[in-house]
Amino acid sequence: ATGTAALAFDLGASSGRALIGQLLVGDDGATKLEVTEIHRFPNYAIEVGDHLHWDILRLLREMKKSIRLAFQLGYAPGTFGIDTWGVDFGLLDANGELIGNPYHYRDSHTDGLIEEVGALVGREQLFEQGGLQFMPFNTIYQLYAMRKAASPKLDIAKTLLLTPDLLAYMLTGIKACEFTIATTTQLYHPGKQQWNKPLMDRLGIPSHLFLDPIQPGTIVGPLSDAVRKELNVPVMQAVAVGTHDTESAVAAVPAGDEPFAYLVCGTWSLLGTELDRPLLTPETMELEFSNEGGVGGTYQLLKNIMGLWLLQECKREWDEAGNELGFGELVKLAEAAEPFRSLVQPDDARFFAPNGMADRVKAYCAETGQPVPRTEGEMTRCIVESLALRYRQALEQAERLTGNRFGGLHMVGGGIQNRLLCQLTANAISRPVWAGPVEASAIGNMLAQLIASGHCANLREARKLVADSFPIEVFEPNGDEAWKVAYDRFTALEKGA
Ligand code: LFR
Repeated sequence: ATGTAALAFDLGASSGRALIGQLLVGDDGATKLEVTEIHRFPNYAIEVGDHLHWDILRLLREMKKSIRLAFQLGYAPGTFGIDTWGVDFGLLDANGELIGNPYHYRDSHTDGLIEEVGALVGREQLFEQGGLQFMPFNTIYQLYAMRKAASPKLDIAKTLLLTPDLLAYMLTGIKACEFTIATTTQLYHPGKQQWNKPLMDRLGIPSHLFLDPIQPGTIVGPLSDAVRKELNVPVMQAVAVGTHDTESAVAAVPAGDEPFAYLVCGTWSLLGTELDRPLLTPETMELEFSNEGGVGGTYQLLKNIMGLWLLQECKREWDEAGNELGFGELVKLAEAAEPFRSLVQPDDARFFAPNGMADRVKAYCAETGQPVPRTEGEMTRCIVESLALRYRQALEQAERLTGNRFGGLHMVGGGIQNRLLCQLTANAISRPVWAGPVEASAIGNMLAQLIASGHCANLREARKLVADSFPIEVFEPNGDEAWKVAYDRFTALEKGA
């Protein structure tokens, strides 16, 4: 062992994880990255009054517990990094204290604001200046909702920190703004490479809240003395990694120098391809793709697809009703269910909010003249097949936008543990799926730490390390004809508002 260890916090919408990465030299002399999960904790939205919030202090507590645990287990990480979902933030007052609980991106206070802000600023201008797909949760709409509600929080706020930056601040006392997460706000101008102050002024969003972004791979600074004493641990440096989980995951796609397509599979599915600059064309806007800042100076042209959220929500309802089936069991039931019985457009806006998901899927099927899923197996089959077809559509759109042709699709993230999803995706796209690694976000997070500490030269070398360290499972396509028929049915379904 070289003794190099890095601690990665990877926080998703349904769980948080702490993982240790260690660089080890194998018998063959090759350096490998070995990853060990040391702590996992649930994450969920909490309803308070009319709003949906994150339990940010509990997340901090679990992270502190993880740091203590890392040392108790005998690891000696010199650095740590935090990646989380995008767009959400906390506001700090003049004394550096957090003002209120951060909102959850599924809070309904942004309902209707895509249209309202679009009418005010112009959709084309917004896209050209923000580069993002119009998603109701983008930070721009959240801040505009607070402005409309005359939120006093906005008036007393001095600094805005996006979730990973906020958690890093709580551990170090250092305020920073990392680039990849900054580009999820729609308030960052990717063409000009700076915050879009004129747009903020126009919408009544205070522009003094925003710090200048720093690139992933930058050292932020040490754990605060207070935290170090509380946990009784040695000095550890916080590194600004690709703090947006999607970008960390993309950094861990084991691709080479050729253009490639990927699908990051978690609560959301992000399908896209890597570019060296944003593609801010009207066609990109029409096809609803985002340009998100990535690790290593890249831009990621990707589409947000509603993803396994639909299934997670159904499962949560079934669990709460006392019918507890694991994802493994659900997949088995789905495998036994009739193929292509009913299909949904997973990105229909009605599937965005929590609660009552199974009923909404049923209503969609009934409204579109399809049989209604009756069992857990039929419901799971319907969701997984629909996602696979949606992936084909997005993959072909990415090809249209870039002029590239992709020989297959890299799939990474927790969702690939659903092997049916991988196989059906290969079938739908009629190309191989290369699945792995599962813990892509955490691994990408570690890679940026290794770059910061000088153990990895750049993104290219980091990806080589991933390819050398983690097995990739190949899913070959089969059943072409039926999938083509199903695809025509799928594309005929009208996409909701
Ligand atoms: C995935 C993700 C997506 C982002 C969504 C909401 O975890 O980060 O990239 O659009 O969550 O923040």
